[in-house]
Amino acid sequence: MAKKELNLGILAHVDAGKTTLTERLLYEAGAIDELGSVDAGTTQTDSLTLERQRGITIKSAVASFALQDVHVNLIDTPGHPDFIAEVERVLRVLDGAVLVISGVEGVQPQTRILMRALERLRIPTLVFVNKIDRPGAGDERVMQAISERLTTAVVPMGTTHAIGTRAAYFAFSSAEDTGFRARLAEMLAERDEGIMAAYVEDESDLPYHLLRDALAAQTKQALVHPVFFGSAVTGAGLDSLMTGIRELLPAAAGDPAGPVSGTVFKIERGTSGEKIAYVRMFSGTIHTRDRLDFGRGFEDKVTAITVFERGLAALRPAVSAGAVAKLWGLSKIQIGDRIGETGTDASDHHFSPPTLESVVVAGKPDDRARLRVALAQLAEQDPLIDIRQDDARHELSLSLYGEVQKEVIQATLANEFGLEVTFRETTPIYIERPIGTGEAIEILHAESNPFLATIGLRIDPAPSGSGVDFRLRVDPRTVPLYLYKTVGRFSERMGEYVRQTLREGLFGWQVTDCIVTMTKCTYSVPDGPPSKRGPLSTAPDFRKLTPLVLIQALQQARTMVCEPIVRAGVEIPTGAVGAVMAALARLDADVEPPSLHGPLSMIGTVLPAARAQDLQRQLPGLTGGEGVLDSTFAGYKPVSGDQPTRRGDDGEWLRPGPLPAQR
Ligand SMILES: Nc1nc2c(ncn2[C@@H]2O[C@H](COP(=O)(O)OP(=O)(O)OP(=O)(O)O)[C@@H](O)[C@H]2O)c(=O)[nH]1
Ligand SMILES: [Mg+2]
Repeated sequence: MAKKELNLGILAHVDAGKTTLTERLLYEAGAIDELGSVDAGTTQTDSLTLERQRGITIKSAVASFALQDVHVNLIDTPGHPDFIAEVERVLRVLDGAVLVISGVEGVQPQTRILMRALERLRIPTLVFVNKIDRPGAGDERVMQAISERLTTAVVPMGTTHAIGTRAAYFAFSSAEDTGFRARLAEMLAERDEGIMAAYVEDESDLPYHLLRDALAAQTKQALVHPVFFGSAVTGAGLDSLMTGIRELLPAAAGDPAGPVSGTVFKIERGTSGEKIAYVRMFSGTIHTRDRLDFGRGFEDKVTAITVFERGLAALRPAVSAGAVAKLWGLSKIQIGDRIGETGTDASDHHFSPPTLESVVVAGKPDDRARLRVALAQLAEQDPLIDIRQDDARHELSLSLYGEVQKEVIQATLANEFGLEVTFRETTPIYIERPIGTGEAIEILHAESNPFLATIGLRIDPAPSGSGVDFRLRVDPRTVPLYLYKTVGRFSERMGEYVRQTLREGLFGWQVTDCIVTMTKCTYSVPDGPPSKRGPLSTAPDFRKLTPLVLIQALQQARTMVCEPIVRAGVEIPTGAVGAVMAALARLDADVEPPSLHGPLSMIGTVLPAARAQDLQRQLPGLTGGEGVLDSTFAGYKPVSGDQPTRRGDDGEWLRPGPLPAQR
């Protein structure tokens, strides 16, 4: 039987039960004989020592199992927002997803963020409401929260019984269940005219197989989301979920004979330090000993390929469209690299960028060089880690999502590299936005211009969250095609030079939310028109002239420094409201009136990201350890007063590429 491949992501808010569910799926599908547990530190996918010690997932991990004719590569992801970068890359390689929601906690902040990303990318998604065995679990309450806060295009696929007890189970609704059929028909008719017509004519006469087919079709198009209930711990509801995964999610498409195209979504180091790249193939076939081009101007040879099978790595001579494999031998490859043509834009980001940074200090001064190498290695595995080296101060600073990530980096440096480090105070990563429009030009052969090119650039402010948009508005005949081959390629390269320049604006921070337009271009060649006559222009002329012109334009536009802010919900015992409100006032937070739910109160607040960290630290003291803070990135706002300047703004980035745009 020809095997279909399904690359399936498991996503959820922290602690919803992703890793436990992954383990349970592997067990039920017969891929493992013994069921491990997160609490005992024995699961397949939480395999790092740190993960086992802390009981949380830090890195995404792949495991596989078979569901009849479908070979599933399951990718367990971390739920903690500090590790969102791991989820970011995984999203690009998925054919489908299971969004896990705790039946006790219900829809949580990260659940909403993930659902929005899944919807934006149109990834077919099933919802699994987990932990129905736990006291306090709800079904209707959770369904209501899902429709109110996630999406209305949902339908429960069955009913729960004895919910909140160890004996809780889930029963698939049958074709005879008229209520279920009516709910299905109603939801599906909204997007299917055939069903609509039949439904209007005679609701009770709609054959069930039509509904099932329409449900599968609409789920595969990510239009609707069937909801399953169960428990990863007791195994309740797992058979229904597995049927759903097999029948309702689409298998990977792609032509094994087509042009090679794949995406690297994870990098790992083997036992002897060798680099291992996890690739998802979209098209074509890669063989051992193939030389691969991943768009950085050189090729690397694949020395070995393994695929995932029954939880084990199996050596293979080749890997084809649809599959996920580990590739050995690609020493220069980085996370996020594309092999061949993929059509997706690697600069697309779906989550907010890190908002904090901190200087990392080696315990022993002699370790500084080793620390630099170790951090560069971590950055190569973690797409959103950025390291900056400040040469004047001999300091390394690291972008961060939060305290947990900081602790994990510290522990990783100690365990894997034998490096003791401390962090200085965590400070915000500000951004700069242009205030007005600025325009500048450097003309070929003019005295002020040290390079052989004319470049005219204009910078305009753009809406918040739009990132950097580059537009080429020049006469195509003035583009040096002998250097860049096509106008498109020239535009791409110029866009890169522009983004590189904008990493450090007038105050040293990333400039974003702007449109940069190239308005003028000239090159010179020995034999004259349409360009100027003179020595031959080279690509470095364009690359080096871009920052000179752009910074002039930026100076004219001027910039304002903006700081990252978060929206936070603080859940505390009602008795602590006074103390927490006073603390929030000291932190200069915008506070909504507290809402009381019996012994617990909820305070909504918007405050600078750095202050949210302070609040997190104070909360246990203020609430007798009972307070819970959930915060989500809420954009940037102009700082009031002095414009903070980045320390040592002649710093050197140890990783190419600008920070992502905020969403
Ligand atoms: N009672 C009960 N507990 C569960 C269930 N699923 C998971 N748990 C428990 O919930 C805790 C978190 O489970 P994990 O599987 O680590 O959750 P996760 O979503 O992978 O967490 P992160 O990867 O850190 O985001 C553990 O203590 C599990 O034993 C369930 O169905 N019922
Ligand atoms: Mg986990």
